[in-house]
Amino acid sequence: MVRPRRVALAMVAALALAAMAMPAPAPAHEETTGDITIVHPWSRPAAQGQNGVIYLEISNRGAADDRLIAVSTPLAGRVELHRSTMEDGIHRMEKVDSITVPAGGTVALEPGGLHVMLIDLRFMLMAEETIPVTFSFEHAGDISTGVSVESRGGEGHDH
Ligand SMILES: [Cu+2]
Repeated sequence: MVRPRRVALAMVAALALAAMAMPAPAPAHEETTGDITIVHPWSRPAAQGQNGVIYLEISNRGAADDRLIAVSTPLAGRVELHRSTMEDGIHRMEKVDSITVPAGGTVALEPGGLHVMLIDLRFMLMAEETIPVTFSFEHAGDISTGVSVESRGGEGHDH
């Protein structure tokens, strides 16, 4: 015979254990201006003088395409938009002038693909910090938000 109360308690205990075993992820956040929403921009820890990276998702609920044309932060000497590719087993990276966000669509900047490159960091980026960044769109204009620095496993950023 099933005893629902005991099952429920066991589930609560299992969930509590699972929560303790996992590092707490940074809370996802969004920032919207006009038709453009930036979803959970994040970066990785990096040393002063080195390059850093920003990943995020951008969605466009408008009826026209928009383009990410520039990114700026006081923390980097220069910021570029990049695309990583794999050709013949070799990681390559190229600079792109802009990143199109299609009407009604979403574009993901993620490890192994499109990313924002922070060149010549003026400060060290430490896990759990939030850094100020402005994303400039052709139509929506500027969106300023905090980018969370996170230590994540998985593919690193190769240059
Ligand atoms: Cu890059």
